Amino acid sequence: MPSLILGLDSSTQSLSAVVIDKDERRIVHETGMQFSDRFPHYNTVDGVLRDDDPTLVHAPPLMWVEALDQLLLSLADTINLADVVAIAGSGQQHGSVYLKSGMNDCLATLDPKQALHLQLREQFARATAPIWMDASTADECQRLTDDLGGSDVLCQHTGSVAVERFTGPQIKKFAEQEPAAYAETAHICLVSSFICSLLAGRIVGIDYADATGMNLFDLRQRDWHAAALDSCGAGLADKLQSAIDPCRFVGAVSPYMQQRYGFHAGCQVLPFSGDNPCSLIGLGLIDEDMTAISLGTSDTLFGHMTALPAQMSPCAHTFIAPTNHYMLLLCFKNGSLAREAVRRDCGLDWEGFSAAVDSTEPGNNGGFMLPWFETEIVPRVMQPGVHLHGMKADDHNAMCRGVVEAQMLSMNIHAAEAGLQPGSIRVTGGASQNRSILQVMADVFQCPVDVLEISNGAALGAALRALQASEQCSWDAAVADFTAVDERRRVMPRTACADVYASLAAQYAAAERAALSVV
Ligand code: XUL
Repeated sequence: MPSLILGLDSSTQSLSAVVIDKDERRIVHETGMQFSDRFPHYNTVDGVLRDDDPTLVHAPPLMWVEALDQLLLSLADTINLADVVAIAGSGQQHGSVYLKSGMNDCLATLDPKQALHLQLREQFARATAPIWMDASTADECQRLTDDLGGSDVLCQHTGSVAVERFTGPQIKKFAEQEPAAYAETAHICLVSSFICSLLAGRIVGIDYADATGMNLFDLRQRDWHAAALDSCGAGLADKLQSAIDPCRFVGAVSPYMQQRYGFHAGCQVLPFSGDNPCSLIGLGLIDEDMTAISLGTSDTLFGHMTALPAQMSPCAHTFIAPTNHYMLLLCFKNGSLAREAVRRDCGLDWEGFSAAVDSTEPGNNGGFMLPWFETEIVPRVMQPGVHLHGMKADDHNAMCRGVVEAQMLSMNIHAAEAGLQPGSIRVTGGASQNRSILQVMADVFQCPVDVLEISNGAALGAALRALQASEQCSWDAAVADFTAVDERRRVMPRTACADVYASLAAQYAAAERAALSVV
């Protein structure tokens, strides 16, 4: 019996695939390709196109199409794609693709002997797609906020205050600055729904989860927010078409997919979703109090919630989760960049950094810092600056503990503000290998911390979503065998630290408020 499931992830830098066997409950194949290495003719660096204006960051959607063709051809060499019963995928969030009215006809009449990108190249109303790294829409964010009656109204309806990288402000900018190209645009997709459309052979809607990263979707109504659509572009409801349930298949793979790559006619396609919503599943976060922290270039904290908080926090993004419940995401820009800066300034390697953290007492003798080595997203800090309180920059041991404590305190304070009180934390990303950092995390949050060794969390999460939809099983049954943690490696909180960090958190929050009122 065919039992394979394919999960794809079209991320900023690469396209990857995870193939799982649903009967054996294991990963059978993983592969990927870097856009810039494999497709240099699109002139991207790390998958993106930059401009002299540093706020402008786009990517060529045709490159994603060519990558899909190449990846599926190479997968067909390794596994029997006729054994794939379901496909789902993930895409970098917020990026948008603008298509002409001929796209659906073109998808329906593709020639399987020819590569996908060669047949679709005339269908783009905009050659490049603004992506999540683009920050050029401050003005549009302000005007969208004003049109909706203030940032609180926008946040309570759509789950986020207006954010430069979110799709609504990006569409608004395009509609206003390039009206002719906007008029020629019949369909607007996100990266996720665009790749899904290629597989389904027709333009499919945006799923509820990724729709909540646009500043356009009403979380409670589960429908587009009419006033936000009106503010961002004429006729937008038609261009976006209805948003769709992330748990329901859109249909079978297209005839082109069957003939060119060998998929079976019965292979079902699930709506693709954003990379963070898919990672939520790939990390096994399906219960109320489960939280994950990804310690990467920036640190991201996200958690699953079965109900919406009464008040949406302005510093968090509230998304619909692929489980059709909710998820909270907080993004801290000063992640490993800040840890790295302190390590370098202290002239230490990572072993030395850990030894310095371990040689100091929890609470750093009352000293702490506000770790804004760069501008910060949470809290919003536009003027970088490291503020030291009761500690000195030449005390290397205190600085090493200080930067880690500051990051954990800030995450804990802002997660709590957003209604998230972790009962346990799953941690991934480069710095999750550092036990000293994990001990501070456990002590500050006062909960156990588990390391999850998963390299393709978003693609795996997509595959697990398709597994759940095809078996109609519980989420627990879908993820359990793929996301188990090794309890022997669990880092436990030291209860003796609870009071120290409760008092330090109060001081930290007060210092942060004071600093934000002057910067
Ligand atoms: C989340 C965000 C990024 C992108 C790229 O809001 O902008 O995490 O999803 O991965």
